[in-house]
Amino acid sequence: MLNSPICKLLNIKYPVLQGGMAWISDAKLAAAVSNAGGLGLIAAGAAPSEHITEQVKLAKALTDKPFGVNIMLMSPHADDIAKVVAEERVPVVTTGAGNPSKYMAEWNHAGVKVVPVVPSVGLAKLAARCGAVAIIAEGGEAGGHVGEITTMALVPQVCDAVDVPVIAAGGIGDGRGVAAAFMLGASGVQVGTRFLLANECSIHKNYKAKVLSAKDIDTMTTGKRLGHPVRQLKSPFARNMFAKEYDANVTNDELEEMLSGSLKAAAVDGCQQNGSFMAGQIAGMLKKEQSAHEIIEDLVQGAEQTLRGAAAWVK
Ligand code: TUI
Repeated sequence: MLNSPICKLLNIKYPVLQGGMAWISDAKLAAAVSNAGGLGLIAAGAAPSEHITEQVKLAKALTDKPFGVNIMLMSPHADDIAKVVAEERVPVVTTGAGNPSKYMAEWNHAGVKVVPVVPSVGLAKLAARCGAVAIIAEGGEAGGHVGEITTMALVPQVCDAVDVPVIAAGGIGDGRGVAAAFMLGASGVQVGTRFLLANECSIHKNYKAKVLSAKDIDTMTTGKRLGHPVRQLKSPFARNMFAKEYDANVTNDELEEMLSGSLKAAAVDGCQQNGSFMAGQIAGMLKKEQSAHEIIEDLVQGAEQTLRGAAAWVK
């Protein structure tokens, strides 16, 4: 059975975390992943804290297993949500899109385990110094807000730089990816894009159809000019955004205006014209919808098979 220090640390059966995807990762998906032996995450995105309180209570009703909340630190509600997770004693918090250090003392005091998502060695070291129990090193193959460095290059460098366990993210879609992450020194994985096709994931059917028909080269990054590049599936919205970014007559405010509401337009309305269908580069390998349980079992069994077979390379 695939097991690592992450399992004991986070009190889970398998070292598999579900990505906190804004407008997508809700209590229903998180509870399904936690019930299947992984760690499910509720993504706060840009939602107000009242919504997160509701979702946390719902997750507690749907599972007796540990789960987490992902806080997108660029959210105007991040301060309030930071308080909610401490008050609700949410077992695990992951953070993204910023530096979580100002919240770490409060969370550590409340017994909340903090696992920041980072795109670089510098931020990994900072987070570990501030009391992170583990670090998620996310490569640029991931969907959503991404850094520059690939998972292959980032994970071993983060492993060398910190003393806490490292969880690999970005570009991991099946058991081979999980096994590769372990070979790079990680002791767990975070998987986002594959859970878009979980039966318990409530995104619009157009979103699922776009993921199912995606090829390897069907993602692109937009938003570099704004300082927060986002990987998403190619679409009229993504191409339009990209063209406007390189148009000197378009202001940053106009770009931000285009962005606002684009995730909701994809996840809730399935709108090709205005929707940002965030997904990672492994979208091209996803061919079917499955339950969260089946996805977790496939990731874990695939990794076990690959890791067992790996010994055959050494003569
Ligand atoms: O956060 C993510 N992925 C996300 S957040 C998101 S919502 C969004 N929508 C539009 C624009 C921007 C965000 C969609 N996907 N992944 C984790 C991640 N964190 N990737 C990169 C980072 C990151 C970047 C800079 C973490 C820290 C950081 O620090 C900068 C600083 O403030 O020091």
